[in-house]
Amino acid sequence: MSPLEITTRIKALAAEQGFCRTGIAPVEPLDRANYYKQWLAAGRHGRMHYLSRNLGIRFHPSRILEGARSMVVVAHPYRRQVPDRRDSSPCGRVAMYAWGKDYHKVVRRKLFAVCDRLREEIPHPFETRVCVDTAPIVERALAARAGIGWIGKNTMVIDPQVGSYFFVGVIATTLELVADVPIGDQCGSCTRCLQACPTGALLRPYEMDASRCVSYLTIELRESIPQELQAAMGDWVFGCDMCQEVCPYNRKPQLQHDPAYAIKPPCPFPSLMELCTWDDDDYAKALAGSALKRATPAMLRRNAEIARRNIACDTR
Ligand code: B12
Ligand code: SF4
Ligand code: SF4
Repeated sequence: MSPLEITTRIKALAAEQGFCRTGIAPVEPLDRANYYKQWLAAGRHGRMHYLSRNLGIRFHPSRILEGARSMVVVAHPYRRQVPDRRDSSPCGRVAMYAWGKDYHKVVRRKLFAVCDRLREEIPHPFETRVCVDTAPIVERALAARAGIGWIGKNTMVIDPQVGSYFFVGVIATTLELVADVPIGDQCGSCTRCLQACPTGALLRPYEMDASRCVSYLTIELRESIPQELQAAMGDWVFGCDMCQEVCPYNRKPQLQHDPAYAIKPPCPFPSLMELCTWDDDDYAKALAGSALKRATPAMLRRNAEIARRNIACDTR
């Protein structure tokens, strides 16, 4: 099979697994390594120290897998209809990406299935490495290079047809494939995301101070949340979607979503009373298999307490 035939086949196999877009990036070093280093030096990563590790690999896709010649980048859509709030008791809000099963497992499983099918069809030996979040690569930069979408002013990769509610997954491979062409920025003069960000985490177009992002505060930060940011968190208890909700590219009709992302209660609007009073065993039972388990019970209780105070202030 020629590189073009293999590329076409990989894209077809990925589509069968439910990926809405597949692009190929070459293994050349990615741009903006200096930007990333300055971002770290300014402390924008907060306590996410893992982002400053393996800098020699992050912008060099070829170092992810010995002999790598191509990077297959996929987009897995998760957008769904926002259901009505279940009752009038005070509820928190969970970001859409966490309503169903943990995407790391879902996307990895699908990428392994693509690799297995390829091995059945391609007679000569080749290597693959599947990466979803865990490998030290800047997935958004890679997705942009693979033509999946452009990096918007809210720092999300945006596909002009699908919007930004999708996960990114990567297969590094020793196969030679035909690279795609990046697509241009289509944000234009819009600044809705910057205006909508409740904590001012979007400092300027394309630049985030992650240490102010509600997603970081609720999911990554294990210590107490800075007092001055608490009121701006509103009712978010796990992640935040404000800068995506307002994006005009996310207004297109709903996509078919994977059953794995079917809503698992207590998402998307968990009772704050329950979150505040559950003990660790209650959490373990209620959140089995849920993406919410990425935060500890103590973090969820902390987030729920803040949301409860914020809602009480709103209704006063
Ligand atoms: C750390 C992290 C976070 C941090 C920091 C986010 C951030 N913007 O950096 C926090 C916890 C805040 C976070 C939040 C979210 N995250 Co997150 N996160 C990551 C992770 C693990 C690393 C990102 C990273 O390296 N950040 C450092 C900054 C400097 O790099 P970057 O923004 O990714 O990319 C910059 C450079 O590449 C550079 N650049 C490179 N080339 C080019 C070209 C141009 C033209 C421009 C302008 C810039 C540019 O600019 C980019 C933008 O600043 C990635 C997975 C991965 N391994 O990459 C997921 C990832 C980025 N997150 C993801 C998701 C889904 C989310 C949330 C939506 C979850 C939620 N609802 O709460 C939010 C979105 C918030 C937002 N507006 O970004 C998805 C994004 C998918 C997409 N469509 O873009 C990823 C790719 C995970 C995945 N595998 O799907 N996340
Ligand atoms: S996820 Fe929320 S807090 Fe983070 S940048 Fe977007 S709007 Fe701001
Ligand atoms: S809201 Fe507007 S500026 Fe922000 S990412 Fe979407 S199109 Fe770009």
